Amino acid sequence: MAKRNGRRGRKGVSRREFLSLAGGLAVGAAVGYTAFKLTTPTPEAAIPYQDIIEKRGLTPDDVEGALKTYLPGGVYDEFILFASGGHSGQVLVFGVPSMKLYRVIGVFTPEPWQGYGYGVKETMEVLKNGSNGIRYLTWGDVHHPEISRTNGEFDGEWLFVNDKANGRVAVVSLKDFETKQIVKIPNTQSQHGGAFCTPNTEYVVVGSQYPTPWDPDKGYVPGETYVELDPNDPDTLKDNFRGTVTFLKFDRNKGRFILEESFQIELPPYSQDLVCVGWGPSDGMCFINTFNTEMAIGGVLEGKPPVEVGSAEYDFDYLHVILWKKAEQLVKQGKYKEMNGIKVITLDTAIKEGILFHAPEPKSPHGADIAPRGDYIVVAGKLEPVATVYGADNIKKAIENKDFEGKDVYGVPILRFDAVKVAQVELGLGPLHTEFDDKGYAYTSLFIDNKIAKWTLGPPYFEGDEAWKVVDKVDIHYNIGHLAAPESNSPSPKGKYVVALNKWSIDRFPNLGPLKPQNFQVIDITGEKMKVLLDYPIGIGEPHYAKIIDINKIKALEVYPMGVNPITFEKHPYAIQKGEERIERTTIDGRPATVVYATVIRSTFTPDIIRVKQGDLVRIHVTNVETTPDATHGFAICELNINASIEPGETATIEFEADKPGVYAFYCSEFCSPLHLEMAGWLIIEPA
Ligand code: K7E
Ligand code: CUA
Repeated sequence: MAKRNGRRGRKGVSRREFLSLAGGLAVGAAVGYTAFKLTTPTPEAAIPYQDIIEKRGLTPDDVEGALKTYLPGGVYDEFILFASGGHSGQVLVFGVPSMKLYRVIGVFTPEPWQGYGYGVKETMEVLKNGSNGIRYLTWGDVHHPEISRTNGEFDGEWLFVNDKANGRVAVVSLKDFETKQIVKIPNTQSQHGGAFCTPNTEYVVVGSQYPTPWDPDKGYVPGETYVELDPNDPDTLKDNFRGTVTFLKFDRNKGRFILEESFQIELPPYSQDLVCVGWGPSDGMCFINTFNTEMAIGGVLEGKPPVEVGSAEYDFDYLHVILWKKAEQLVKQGKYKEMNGIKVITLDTAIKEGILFHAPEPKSPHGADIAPRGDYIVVAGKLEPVATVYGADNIKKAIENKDFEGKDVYGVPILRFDAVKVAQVELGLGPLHTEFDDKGYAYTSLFIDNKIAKWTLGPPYFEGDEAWKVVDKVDIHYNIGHLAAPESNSPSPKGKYVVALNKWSIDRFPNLGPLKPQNFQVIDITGEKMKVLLDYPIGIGEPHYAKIIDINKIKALEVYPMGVNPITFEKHPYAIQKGEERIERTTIDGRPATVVYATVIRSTFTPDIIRVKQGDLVRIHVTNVETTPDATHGFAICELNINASIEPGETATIEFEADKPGVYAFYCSEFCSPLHLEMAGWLIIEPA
């Protein structure tokens, strides 16, 4: 177990007791339930373990799961898991193995506990600037979290997540676990294939999903681009739509994407799926699965087969192989077209300059994952019972030798399958995603079989007969999608656990209505047999994927530097110290306004009476002058849909229109002190 912090309760088990307990457990587990005995460790302790176990009807497996995942207060988890919140638009932060939920991070959806999007100007601007120009967006569909990297390794500084529904990406700082920026990706409608970082986070790579309506001169502009789509004429999809992959330049010091230094590559209008970016032998390459290379449009009412049928016609789809470092050079040479604020390498240029290739892959694949040494790319085709493994060196050689088996309809060269494929491993039904441990094993989720398959990678991980073999399978509860292993998809996976992200939880938990939670299961992978230790239902979103990082890499702040604006991490221009509080009547952009400079400290708002005039623009700059960790204060104004959460050291600006006269109480919404209820004041809006 990781480091210990804080005081243990007096009922805690001593190390000696714990060891004797675990010893009794191992014996019990080996000989089955009837002989299952836990020795009472010391006479003084006299804890009736056996009684508890029998009364609760626990099996040896249950007890093992409990002992391996239970985490007393003050003891820290070994790993932190960032799970996407799916269409909740948020990110969920758990400990592993305990599965304690530590944070919910508001990202694409306003989140009042954090004062995210409820009257706090700084956070509302993050949401507004990250909208798409035609709507103020208040939700996103988060699928794939990614952690910033140094030399390919997760460094614990920044978190990136995609929004599938609106083609966006967000930046979260792991200094305070709050969202700093949302970017709408130009020329892209939906976006599933990311986020994934290049080895030193030079770029965050994201790929479109469903084909985007496309004007060859103007790209795609939401609310503007109109093209023909006709199920009777398949060419309308082929000609009028495109996919994209975008390399978003990331400024690590500022924590911001820079669109002007980013670039994009136009892709065929297949449905692009997951992106991964290589290191080691695959450095400079990026891989993207596709499905529906048939370019089926659907048209059920028009008598056409639905997309799910039309897109299953071919036996193979294409894994895009993109030479991104070469693409970066093309941009430097000016071989791009500027469209909607981003440099676009057109499909024709990509083909002509040799930065885009296809490798055939079994139809309708889902995951594309890179083995720890960067040498193998594993693709699972959910309709085929195999994982297909490509060799990075094989791909490079095939590109060099122009070892092609043809071209797609756009002229993109197709690498010869047998030249780039190094293995196909038969795993079971519905393989989706693959993760890796530190010992050369791969773990693939089997959606239809409801299992995880553990298998060996080939040389140099395993040699000869031992290579490419399934060695174990474990039953998971139901319909596993992604799975996550600590620091998998990086050069140094940490092993120990795999977390299964199960889609359905039917029958597993009490019936609390038709909308069932998804279910996480923590699986111990340290032994020869994988073992399910713990179930954890997720009642606040649908996690699609998760990234797990060593907790020691997280270096979060305890309190903010005094007077900081957390969005920029710079000194807030309107931060004040105690004693400087004041109310100023002024004009902003030529209109009447009231500006308040306020402080909060247990248990006082200063000022506590704020008088403004109807019609004013009101800005209240609040500084939490506390330096004590956890001394957060809220600033909620009744009836006005306003709630701020102001952490120690933070300065935030509450902004609203004083459009209706009235007298409104404001109060601290965070229980902060014995006189928390008394921490209140009045907002008086005098009638005009
Ligand atoms: Cu649900 Cu990666 Cu979007 Cu797979 S994703 S299961
Ligand atoms: Cu401050 Cu409650």
